[in-house]
Amino acid sequence: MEILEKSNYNLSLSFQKEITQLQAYQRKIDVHIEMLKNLTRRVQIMQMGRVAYTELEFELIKTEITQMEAIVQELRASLNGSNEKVEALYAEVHNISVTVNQLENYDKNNVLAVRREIASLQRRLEECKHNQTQQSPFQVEYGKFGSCEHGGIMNISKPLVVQLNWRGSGYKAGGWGKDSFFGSTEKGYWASMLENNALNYFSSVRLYNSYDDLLLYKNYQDKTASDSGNGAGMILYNNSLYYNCYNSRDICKHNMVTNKLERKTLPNAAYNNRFPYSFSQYQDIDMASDENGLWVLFSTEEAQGNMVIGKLNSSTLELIKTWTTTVYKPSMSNAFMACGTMYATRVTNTRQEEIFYMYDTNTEKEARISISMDKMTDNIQSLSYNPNDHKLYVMSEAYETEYAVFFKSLSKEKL
Ligand SMILES: [Ca+2]
Repeated sequence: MEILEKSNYNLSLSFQKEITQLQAYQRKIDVHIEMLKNLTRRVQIMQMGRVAYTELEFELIKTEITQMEAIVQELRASLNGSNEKVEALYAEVHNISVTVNQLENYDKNNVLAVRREIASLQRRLEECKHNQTQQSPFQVEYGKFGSCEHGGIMNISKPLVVQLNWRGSGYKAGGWGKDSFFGSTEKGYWASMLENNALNYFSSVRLYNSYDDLLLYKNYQDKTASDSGNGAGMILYNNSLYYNCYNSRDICKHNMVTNKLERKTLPNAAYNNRFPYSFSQYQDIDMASDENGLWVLFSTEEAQGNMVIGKLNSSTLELIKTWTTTVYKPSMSNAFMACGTMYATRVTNTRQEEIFYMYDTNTEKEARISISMDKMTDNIQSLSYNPNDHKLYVMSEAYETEYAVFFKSLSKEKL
């Protein structure tokens, strides 16, 4: 009896052990079925060619398949081929392994070869970029903004579309940016849109407290001047909006703090759409600022429509000095000042502008140049430089867009 009991006990122990082991196998199988499902999904995506995959991903999948094959073999051996789930698993792993091998063979001649080519091109591009950086454009350290110890503009970055103006895509023309008085620590942004009609006038400017507020269209103040303005040549300079007063050759100065408006006639300036830019109606008088102060870009009958650069006294609005260029203002799409040099753009095509001309008021020399600027829309309606961050602020058919300006180093210029 005792022997029987003991034998029974041992049998029960052994049975228990078998059960536990079977349960463990079951868990293992369930886990591996899940792994297989995941693997199948990935291989299917590869087959459909929906995502980019690399040699490394192939290798990883192949390694996983090999591991699974080994585990499934092991399971099969332990269960003597008596478990349906394991058999199904074994068949699927085998299928997936065949598929991946086929994919790889197909791929060796096609996709991966193209990918290697692309990788090599990318490497070469990176090398080019690296070399270009080593040729050192004017390296601007923080706090070095304001220095004009450079050889003029070298190139312009790709455009960054910051946002659609708050009034929407129906309002295409206007100006925007940051206070462009050199040394301004103002963190806010401004934007002013022309009314959506043929008159091209505006009467207010929206001020945002910060970049985030601009992006979220919140925390703003609208400032309305007693006199409205013409064209999108306005800029915010030392807390005042400077612009061409409506239907006149006057320059208006609207103080954002006191709301006071001052105006002064710009002698002989053409106005009322006489010499606007090529695609910016009524922008006869375009305000600009740079490291050297406040400027006005305009034309006169005497200059026969050619661009005239005027240096302005920002307090009294008096014209200090003018320089007459040899380029017809309506042939330009816009213009801006940087370090006392005027740069003018023209349309190359619907996706590119070219800075094609410069006039240096320091040396009174002009030059034809060619610096291309990509754009997102057919035309641009305003373009201003800010000396505090070396950026160009552009209104590109309702979209507020910015570009970084890179200057040539002086040493490179001398070489
Ligand atoms: Ca401009």
